[in-house]
Amino acid sequence: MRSRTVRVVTGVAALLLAASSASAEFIGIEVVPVSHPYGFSTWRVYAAFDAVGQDRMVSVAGTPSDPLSIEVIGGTFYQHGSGGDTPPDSFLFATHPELEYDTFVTIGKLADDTATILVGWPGFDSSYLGSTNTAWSVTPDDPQGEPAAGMLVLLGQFSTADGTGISGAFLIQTVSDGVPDTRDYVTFSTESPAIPAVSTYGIVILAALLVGAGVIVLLRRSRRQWAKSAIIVLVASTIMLAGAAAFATGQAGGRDCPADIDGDGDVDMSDLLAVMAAWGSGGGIPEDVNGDGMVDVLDWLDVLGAWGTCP
Ligand SMILES: [Ca+2]
Ligand SMILES: [Ca+2]
Ligand SMILES: [Ca+2]
Repeated sequence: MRSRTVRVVTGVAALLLAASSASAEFIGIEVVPVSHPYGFSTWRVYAAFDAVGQDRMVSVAGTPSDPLSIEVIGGTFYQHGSGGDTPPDSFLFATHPELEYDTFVTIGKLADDTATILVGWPGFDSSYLGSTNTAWSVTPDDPQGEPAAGMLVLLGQFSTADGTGISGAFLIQTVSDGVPDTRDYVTFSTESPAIPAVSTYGIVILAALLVGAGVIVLLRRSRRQWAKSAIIVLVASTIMLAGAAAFATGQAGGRDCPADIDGDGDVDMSDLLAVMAAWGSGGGIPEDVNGDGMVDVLDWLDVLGAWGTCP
């Protein structure tokens, strides 16, 4: 798994800033305003890629370290009464033309989405969609995940009758440049420049800097305080190291192919459904793929990331 933080600033003019430009991979989020005559505002949020056949969308997720949040700036979501949280049925457009601009999430479809799976789904609040334990996904063999026109994959459509824009942040899991299970945390906004996403490592470094600054201040005050500040530094360092060790252990995984939950030699829909069925359970079962003591979105992403035949 590769992990990067991509910072994307979007504007009303559908400006796209690519975070990186390696040969073929997920390069950023593009937000496109949509014109229609129905008296509310609509934006489509896309993942942008750069090469056919090498790249595809798998999941949009919120995890404890990379939370999902999508919100209306200064207002509420427009939700059509005949729509849902995934794209509408196109046969209703003739009688409900404004339904085409409903608010929903998807992987790759404006209507008639038959493949996007919601897991741990919190539902839309009036002005907010957020969670640290959810995802919407397609399996890595589903055509809906393939970049379409303009090398884009639609991730959602968001409308508002009373707000001025949308902003958000989430984890994106892709096959990028042929590399499965590539994960990027992205932020976007239709208005002011996006606040850069702060990674876990960034928080640790910031904490270390703050502790260091505290030590300097104390040293300047008196020598007696020095011992106390040394203890603070020691305790803080120990906690950080223990956290890092626990994280590394959790990532390691003991079995050859832990995502093959049913042990039939490949990672496929049956393994994915097993995670869904055991959602919220504790550890000690095969569905806790990463062995962190909880069946949650991280296990879901690990199954999607290991899709295919076991090595
Ligand atoms: Ca809706
Ligand atoms: Ca299996
Ligand atoms: Ca787990």
